[in-house]
Amino acid sequence: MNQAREWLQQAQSVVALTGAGISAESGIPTFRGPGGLWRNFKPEQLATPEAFSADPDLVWEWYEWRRSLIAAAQPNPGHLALAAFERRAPDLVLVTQNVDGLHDRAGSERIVKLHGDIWIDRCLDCDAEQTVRFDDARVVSSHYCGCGGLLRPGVVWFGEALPLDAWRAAEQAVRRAEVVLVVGTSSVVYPAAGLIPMAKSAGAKVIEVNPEQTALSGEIDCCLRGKAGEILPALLG
Ligand code: BJW
Repeated sequence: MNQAREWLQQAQSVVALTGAGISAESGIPTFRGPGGLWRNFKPEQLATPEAFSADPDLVWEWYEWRRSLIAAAQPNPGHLALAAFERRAPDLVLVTQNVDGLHDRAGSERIVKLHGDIWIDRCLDCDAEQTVRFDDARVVSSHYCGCGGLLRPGVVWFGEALPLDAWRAAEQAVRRAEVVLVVGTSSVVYPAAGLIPMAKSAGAKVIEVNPEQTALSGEIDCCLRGKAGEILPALLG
């Protein structure tokens, strides 16, 4: 912990790469951990364009369930510690795979969202986007656009490209970062997980905060085993 604190204190540029684990202590289930199944479906069976075209009602039901969980959740000390660190260290870029918006609600501002935003609906026909207010989540909105087209959640599913501007911003931030803090991700989903070897080859120190070993723990300079909501306040405070 002391070594990692020192790296962070001395760094001019830091990237935090977050995944579902940072929201676990807010009560949002991770994808691959306990509670990752919904009605016996794995996320890989639902988070695909094929699943949506086969049964849009089923996929929408999953997203509405998740929206209602997120709407009732609050940012936890892990989200808050990153937001406070950003206020003190303006050269922090927060790259998140999460779509839940809890980093925004914690007060982080420089957020790069790799996998989109669960609070946005996008029309399959005219591409128009609309934001769903999280306090309206219980009001089951229509899943049709004004143009008559079917709406889908504004997130990135398996087999879909990440938003190009977000991916470029993440790559650029990682290439110039002196320290990359990887929090609450299993590091199995690409291209996001590829940011870790990219950081290593650009010379950054990489710190992992996770109660479990992950797919890329072998590439990490410092593994802090524990919950983000406990470790981040101690590490960044
Ligand atoms: C805690 C904790 C606590 C618990 N504190 N920690 C290279 C190799 C192999 C495959 C591929 C590859 N490149 C691409 C692929 C294919 C695919 C992929 O990666 N597949 C692998 C799974 C095999 N990738 C894609 O398809 C991507 N697209 C793509 O590559 O496009 C190419 C293309 C180019 C041009 C044109 C067209 C296409 C897209 C990936 C999209 C991922 N989408 C999802 C759903 C988002 C929407 C939604 O939320 O519904 O993103 S899937 C899901 O996984 C979600 C997450 O962001 C993502 C990562 O999961 P994450 O965050 O790591 O969560 P978990 O659950 O896995 O891990 C939680 C961790 O937290 C665990 O480690 C716990 O221990 C820990 N933890 N409590 C700290 N308190």
